[in-house]
Amino acid sequence: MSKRRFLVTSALPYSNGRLHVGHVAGAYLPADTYVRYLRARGDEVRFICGSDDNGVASLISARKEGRTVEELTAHYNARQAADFAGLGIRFDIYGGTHQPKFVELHNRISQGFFRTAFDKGYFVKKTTKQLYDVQANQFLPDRYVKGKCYNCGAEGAYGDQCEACGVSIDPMKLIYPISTITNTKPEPRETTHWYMQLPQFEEKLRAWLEAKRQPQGDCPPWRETVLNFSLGQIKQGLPERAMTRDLHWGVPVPLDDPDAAGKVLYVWFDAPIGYVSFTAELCQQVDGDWKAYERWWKDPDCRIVHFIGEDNTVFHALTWPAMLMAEGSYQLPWQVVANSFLNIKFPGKEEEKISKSRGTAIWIEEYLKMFEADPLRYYLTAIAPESQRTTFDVDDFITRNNGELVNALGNFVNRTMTFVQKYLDNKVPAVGDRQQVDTDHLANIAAHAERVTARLDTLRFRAAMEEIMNLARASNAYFDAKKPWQQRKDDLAACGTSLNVCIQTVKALMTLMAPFLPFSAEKCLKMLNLDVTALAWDQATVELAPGHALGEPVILFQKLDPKVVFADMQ
Ligand code: B3M
Ligand code: ZN
Repeated sequence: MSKRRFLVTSALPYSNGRLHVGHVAGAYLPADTYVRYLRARGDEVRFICGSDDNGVASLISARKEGRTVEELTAHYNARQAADFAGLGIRFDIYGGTHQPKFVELHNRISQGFFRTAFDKGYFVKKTTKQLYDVQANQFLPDRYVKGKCYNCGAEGAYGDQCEACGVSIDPMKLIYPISTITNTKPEPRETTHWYMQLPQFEEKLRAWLEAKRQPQGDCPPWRETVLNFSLGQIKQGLPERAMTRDLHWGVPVPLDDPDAAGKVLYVWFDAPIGYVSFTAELCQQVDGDWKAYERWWKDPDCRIVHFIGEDNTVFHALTWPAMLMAEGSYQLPWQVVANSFLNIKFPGKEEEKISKSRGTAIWIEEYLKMFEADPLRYYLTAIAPESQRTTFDVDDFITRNNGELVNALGNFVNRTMTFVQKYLDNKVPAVGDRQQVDTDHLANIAAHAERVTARLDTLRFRAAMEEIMNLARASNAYFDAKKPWQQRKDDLAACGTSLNVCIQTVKALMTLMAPFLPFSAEKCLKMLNLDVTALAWDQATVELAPGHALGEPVILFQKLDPKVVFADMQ
């Protein structure tokens, strides 16, 4: 396998709240799984994330929580970083666009980016009417205003985006706009902003996206959901977009123009540049040279992969690539992987949308106080909303934990390891005289491993995990068919042959599960008395030598008691 280079990003969460299972299933868990897979495969990877601190979302929450926006974003930045760490979502750097350690470099790179695109003539200065809150004495960009969506008719569409239909919103066109600061009806007033000429990029974007329908080299076709939505938007025509705002919180507009005073870049302009500035900070830490970020962002040899929630599609598949085209020295994303949302279903209740205000969420912080990370990683992959909205059903979470993780995967590993410890000296038994049933099972492992690989390469995490569980079930069937408990009494050598195959199976399962269930794979490593190099992907079917001493067996997964879980999760 040749070594490739990847820069993988997960959408930068707004640092104005805690993370719940829906966030994790969307942009974070699949990215972490993918990164772990690539690394096991031998590829060189940088995995980048951090908080999106600028913009109106943080200002609104700070006001609500009665603290400064600096305090608020620092608090949630740290909270989110801890949640990710607890789940084993292991970024190489967790930045923050307005965190003290990052803000200087972030502003410098964002301003440089804006200037380059500006100097090339992609921005037009315009004075237009914008919504103004007379009582609060300020303009109302983005989420400061709400109203009825002019595209789909949904109530409560924000001034930047309608969450119901996904389109980006021109606040002046909202039906019945209302200020979210004072709940009053805003009035239009004149202000000056810089508009990016998105229509100029329509043709280039269309051709680039159309080409993504086909595989290109090792790049799998993009998900239909991403392509159809983005190409649909181009068909309707991309609007020119104001990339500056009347706010004091954000990246100052880098223009020597009195009209730019007191204005900042639009948060959706600086946020994706956060991916770049955090990479630069990482390069500063690792290579002692922040400019080494160019090796990841400007060298076409590196593949850039963005994992996002579906509501961010317009910004990652259209606006951001247009920004990159306008700036001119960057390469375009190799993949934009979008996932849909999760609904939630608590026992005895109707299925509903995850909502902070209605309290219908499972918070990562709360989950981790009670349970281990891997069962959640497993369930969120098993129900991954890769092509449509799916449901986190608390009953189903328990059923699948107990029926699949415990009874299939955990049971096979456990029965193998305890048997060898008890009856076979806790060493890998001799290969012995393998029969058809044994070689068939080993061939079956190789076939499953190939399918897992093919699915991971095409970003089908859910299907890849299913193959691993199929292998676990086939392995239990093999164990049952061989009846080693009987063989032990009749023919100890034959029993050793069976358990040798079982140990090789545990090793393969360990390597395959590692990107999905890293904590459990770690336990398997210890049980097999191996170091991390054994997790190399191409080692999955390389057999352990007879006589290799094994470690202490431990239980991989715990049965969950519905009563306890239900009490804790509501
Ligand atoms: N802050 C995430 C969101 O919409 C948004 C992503 C930015 S990625 C550059 O929740
Ligand atoms: Zn809408």
